[in-house]
Parts: sequence; C-alpha cells; structure tokens
Amino acid sequence: MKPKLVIIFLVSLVIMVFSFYMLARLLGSSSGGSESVGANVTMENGAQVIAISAKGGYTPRQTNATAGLPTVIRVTTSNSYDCSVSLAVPKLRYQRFFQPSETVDIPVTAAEARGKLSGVCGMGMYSFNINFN
Ligand SMILES: [Cu+2]
Repeated sequence: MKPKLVIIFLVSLVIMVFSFYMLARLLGSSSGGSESVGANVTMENGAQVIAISAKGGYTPRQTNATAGLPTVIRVTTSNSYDCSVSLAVPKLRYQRFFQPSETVDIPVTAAEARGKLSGVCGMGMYSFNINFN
C-alpha cells in the first residue's frame, strides 16, 4: 500500500511540474510581442530608423522595412554582458563590439537597403533579419 502511494505522489508531482512548464512556455510565446514586424521602424530626417536591442540575443528578430531608403540600424545594449554585444552584419562588412550599455547607429545606404539583411552575434548563435521590401 505504501509504495503505491509514493508512486502516485511522484507521478502527480511530475505531471504538475510538466504542466507548469508547458503553461510558462505558452504564456511566454503569446506575450512575445517583441517578434512583431514593423513596430520598431520609424522615420527620422528622411531616414528609416530600425531599432534593435541587443541583450541575450536580438529583439525583434524579424523586421520588415521599406527598400531603397537611406536607413539606420540603431542597436541598443543595456547591461548586456553576453555575446550579442559582438555584432557582425556581413553584407555591410560591419563588425563591432558594443559597450554593455550604449546605442550605436549602423548606417545602411539606400542601395544597400534591399532584400534581406542579417546581423549575427560573434558566436553565430543569435541573429536578426531585416527584410527590405
Ligand atoms: Cu553568440
């Protein structure tokens, strides 16, 4: 009788932990409004400004922007101590280490603002894409 109770207790514990985990994942993905497209694009003195935050990866990871406009990719770090502070934008031959907290403008010419532009962290595990169309 006793070992049976222990097994039932353990099984229900596992089910509880698992459902908490699934619930947390579900809530996490639904509140992931940072993946929204276009909300981080503004116009400033005739240039298109794309805001990207760099901390534990890049946010948002997908951005839709207008092609053929002079553009600035504005990268902001904020107490960032992970490798997202090391950013490369291969298409622009851009590479830089950011300070833990700063804002850096990466200029993109109107001619370069076409198709897909990707940024990637120093180790290649974090990335963001800008789709100019
Ligand atoms: Cu990395």
